[in-house]
Amino acid sequence: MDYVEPKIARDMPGMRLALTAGAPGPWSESAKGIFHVKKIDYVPVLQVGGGQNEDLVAWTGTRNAPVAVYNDEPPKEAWMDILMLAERIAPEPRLVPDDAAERAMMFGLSHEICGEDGYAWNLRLIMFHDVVKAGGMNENFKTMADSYGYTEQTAQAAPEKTAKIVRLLATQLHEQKTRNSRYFVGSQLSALDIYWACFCAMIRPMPQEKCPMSDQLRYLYNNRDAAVDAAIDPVLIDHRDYIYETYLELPMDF
Ligand SMILES: N[C@@H](CCC(=O)N[C@@H](CS)C(=O)NCC(=O)O)C(=O)O
Repeated sequence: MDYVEPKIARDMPGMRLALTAGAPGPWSESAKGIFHVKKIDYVPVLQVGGGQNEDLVAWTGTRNAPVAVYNDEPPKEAWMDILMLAERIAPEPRLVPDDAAERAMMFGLSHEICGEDGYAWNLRLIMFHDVVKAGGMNENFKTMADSYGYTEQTAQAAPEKTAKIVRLLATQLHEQKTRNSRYFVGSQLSALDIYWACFCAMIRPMPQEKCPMSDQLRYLYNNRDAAVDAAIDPVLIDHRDYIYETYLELPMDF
């Protein structure tokens, strides 16, 4: 991926998308996936994981990624705002269901995956805890641990919270199978399928040829917690593969 520096990108027109470089950050990957499915062209902008990212902050007010900036509109950094922006500028294919009950289910489950104190938030606490135990806390990790609510207590509660959400997602996919649907809600692709495909990397990254990453990063992403492991159902991994192979870009490029 050829990243443009924020200082340069801020004066460009169109869609600019700040992304964490060098890691399959799931919020960043899912924003890329949504833009890919909707064929929204964008300029990828460099965000350094855990870095101060002064120029990005000066431009967008946000230090982390993703941040989407469309022309001279206010920057969007929350996963739901990025999705709604994409839905507005490229309505087809729609990734937010038209049916109200499906839409409520889609946003509810997406929040469990992407939202504060959800699946990925808690997996990240487990990861920080492992880094602390291994004596690997450096400045960038500390910036992130401080940004995302890490304490000994939150880390201890994290595996059970994560496992409950993983089980909920697997149950939903099994129920959809009984309705002959390949998707999390209704009978069509929604943003939720993309979120899951991308966020699944935090327990089971795609194999190296599809998701090239360093051994250290792969170790950190691959789940090592027994309670979470026990909740992982093959239906979740199959769904990840189906969505990547049918709709997203492989090999991943970050
Ligand atoms: N703003 C996003 C979440 C963004 C987020 O958590 N980004 C993390 C992904 S791991 C990040 O940028 N980490 C690297 C950093 O903090 O520098 C949302 O809640 O929708």
